[in-house]
Amino acid sequence: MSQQVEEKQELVLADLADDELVEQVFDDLYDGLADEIAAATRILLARGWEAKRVLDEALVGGMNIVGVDFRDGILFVPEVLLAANAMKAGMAILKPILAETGAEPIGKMVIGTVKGDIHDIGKNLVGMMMEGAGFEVVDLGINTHADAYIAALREHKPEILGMSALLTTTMPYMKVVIDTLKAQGLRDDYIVMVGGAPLNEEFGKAVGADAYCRDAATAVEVAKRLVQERRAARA
Ligand code: B1M
Repeated sequence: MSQQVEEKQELVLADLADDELVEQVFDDLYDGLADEIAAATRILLARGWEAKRVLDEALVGGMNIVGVDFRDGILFVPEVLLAANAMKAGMAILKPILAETGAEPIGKMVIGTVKGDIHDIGKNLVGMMMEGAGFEVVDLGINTHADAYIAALREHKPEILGMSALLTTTMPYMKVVIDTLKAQGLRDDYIVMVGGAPLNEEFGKAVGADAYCRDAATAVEVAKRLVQERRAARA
């Protein structure tokens, strides 16, 4: 986008009162407008909003609406990927400020698509929605071997391990990872969440996961709840 167009657009957004601008962020996130989200993020910061407030009230608020409509079949994958991309544009501006001010992420997740599987759209969506909800996400990518998951868990010390599989031939590998965690005495150190189109609740239980998540919005809800429960139990 040219400087001129950006200035014109920021000028219009800048004319809005705070509450109107937040409503506009909700609409622009919904429509996947990354440049507008970046512009609105900058405006709110320039008005003295704390980065955490911009994140919670504007960006996460907007992504919650997207998440609900995705879950309810009103929005579909392309729209959600665009929304997530727009969210990322705002997050990119906030991230360094949040790091400076030391705002704690609400939790951390290591996620990857399992060995033998290269599908990553759903996993990426989960990662983006989790980031949108305030989690720190370490994405191991596709075709992830048990050893790579475990090395990442040891390095990043997250609360959550997330695994994705889209093939009936690769989903059993989740059990291999969980069994490897058990064998190394690490299973109880992590919340294990699994997802992917061919999985279901029963499969999640059978492989020994803590939760099966049918979609990205569910993953966020479940992650928040399980992290809270775990912290409460350990307090
Ligand atoms: Co493939 N593919 N594919 N594919 N592909 C499927 C999965 C398939 C169902 C298509 C079909 O035949 N109808 C079929 C699997 C059949 C089966 O196993 N029963 C299949 C096949 C067979 C294959 C190949 C073997 C084809 C071939 O080469 N002969 C091959 C496999 C390669 C491999 O992995 N080794 C293959 C390849 C590919 C592409 C590369 C072309 C491409 C992937 C591109 C990419 O991911 N970058 C692709 C695609 C796009 C699909 C379909 C069409 C769409 C998958 C998708 O992205 N869905 C798919 C058919 C379908 O599902 N309709 C298909 C959208 C995505 C948002 O949903 O991933 O389910 P999903 O994620 C959701 C939830 O499941 C959940 O949240 C997400 C968001 O709401 N979730 C999690 C997912 N992971 C989670 C992790 C969590 C929590 C929730 O952790 C906490």
